[in-house]
Amino acid sequence: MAGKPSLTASIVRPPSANFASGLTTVDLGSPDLALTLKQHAAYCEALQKCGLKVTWLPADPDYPDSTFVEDTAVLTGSCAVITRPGALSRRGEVARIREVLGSLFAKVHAIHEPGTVDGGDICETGNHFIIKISQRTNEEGARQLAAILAQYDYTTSFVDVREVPGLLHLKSGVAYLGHNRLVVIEPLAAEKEFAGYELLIVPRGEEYASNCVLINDTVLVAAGYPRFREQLHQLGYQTLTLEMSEFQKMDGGLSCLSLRF
Ligand code: CIR
Repeated sequence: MAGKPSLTASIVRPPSANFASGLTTVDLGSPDLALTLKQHAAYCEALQKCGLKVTWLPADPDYPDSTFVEDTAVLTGSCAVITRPGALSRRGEVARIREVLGSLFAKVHAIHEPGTVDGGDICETGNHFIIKISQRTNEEGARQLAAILAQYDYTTSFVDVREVPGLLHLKSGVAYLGHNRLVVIEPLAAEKEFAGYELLIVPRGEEYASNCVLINDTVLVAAGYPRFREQLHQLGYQTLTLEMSEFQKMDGGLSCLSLRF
């Protein structure tokens, strides 16, 4: 089933040896490094299977959360926007990303102080971008991003769902699957900004699976969520299932582990 226009490339950064000292809000135990690296390698293989060229940046122990590269940039068909991560401990992650994207994108913009934006709070739905105001993405950052995107005729809408518990980023509970179809966790289903989409509501107890990623004809889904995967199959999507246990312990999901363009 065809979705968005085809993606061809991705950027990843393997976890560093001190990955376990990154930020987390969940109490699922400490990640096992060997298993984390194995899961990351399988993830990169999956990107390649979906037709993406993978660029590996070196692991960076100065930033234990830097494997979650999605938060450092917002990529569009017309430009790249370097974010300014909301967590102080992650702010320096963007320097290396800026260098790399500078050679790949003709137009590179940036979010400036006092704005903050985490890429995980941005969900692209074709020519529209949903931006979540969160603990990480403030209103000023959201406004700056919207103004940059408007220069390229992209539209934006803001959602503030800070009252929904356990939702670090927008994409911790929302994913776009093409065809105007939005995956959402149940507490977000009544959100008015989502009213124009066909909603695919994730079964209760499988909320983590909402962080899935459409890459060309395939949806990457986290292992262990069979009812959600079945919903995708019923709709005609083919899926690739990946073990994510170690990243989940650090609040990370499938989308966070790469920048795709
Ligand atoms: C953090 O708290 O920033 C990381 N431990 C997890 C970031 C996950 N990124 C994402 O959802 N886009």
